[in-house]
Amino acid sequence: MQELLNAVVELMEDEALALTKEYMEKGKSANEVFDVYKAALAEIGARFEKKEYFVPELILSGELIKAGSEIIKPYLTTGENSSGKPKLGKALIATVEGDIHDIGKNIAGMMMDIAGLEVMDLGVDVATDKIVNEAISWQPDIIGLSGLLTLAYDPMKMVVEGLKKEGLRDKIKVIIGGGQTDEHVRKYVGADIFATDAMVNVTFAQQVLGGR
Ligand code: B12
Repeated sequence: MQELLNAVVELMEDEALALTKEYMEKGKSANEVFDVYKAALAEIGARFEKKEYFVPELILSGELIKAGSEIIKPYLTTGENSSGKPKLGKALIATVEGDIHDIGKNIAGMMMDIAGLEVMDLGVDVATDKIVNEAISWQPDIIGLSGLLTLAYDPMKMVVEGLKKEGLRDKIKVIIGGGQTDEHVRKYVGADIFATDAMVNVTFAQQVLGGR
């Protein structure tokens, strides 16, 4: 696994993807392989902060984790969600207006998919109105809003206000996610929970929707 960690951190895409494929085919745990990607991203983030990596490296890392996830995902799905059971519920996810970070959102969406939720991903830099309008027409049980910039908190708050205005707030759980979110931000936004880890979302969804 150390070899994979190094390949991802050093952004050697071909090598990293070949190793991922090899590990999955040899039956390594998909969760463990995915944890290596998360650890590598933490290191990439640290290098960015130390000014050893710059924006191009970050963009490459985003592409690399997307490609890696595509290899890992079928293995996670086969193990845990192949029973043809009805979906647990519906989750709408988006990175809010002004913010284009999507690595965390994509991981969160993938985890929800695996956990049995039907996921609609609206993408990045999504306008408040679009999120609220989709909530009206698609009627999700959960809305997951991702944002890594401090600037993302106001758009998140506006989505919650928009849901209130449409009389939907009581029907939909709102989760905010992103490495910088905390209880203080959750209160400010008016969300139900915050998640700095994609699994929080899954546990929460299972708690609120599992009993139906
Ligand atoms: C990669 C990265 C980028 C990439 C993004 C590529 C992509 N496709 O996403 C690029 C290069 C594009 C980028 C751009 C910018 N970035 Co940037 N970026 C990062 C970096 C290094 C890592 C983020 C990341 O992907 N982490 C890995 C993922 C897995 O972690 P995560 O997002 O936290 O997600 C996990 C949880 O939070 C949670 N989660 C996340 N979302 C959700 C959603 C739901 C529903 C749930 C349940 C859970 C959940 O689950 C995930 C998995 O466990 C961070 C620094 C850092 N260490 O976080 C800076 C950082 C976020 N960026 C920052 C900045 C300033 C920028 C730019 C403004 C830089 C610039 N001057 O242009 C632009 C912003 C452009 C914009 N309008 O959005 C700052 C933000 C500061 C702030 N407080 O506002 C940071 C903190 C770096 C820093 N210390 O300065 N960035």
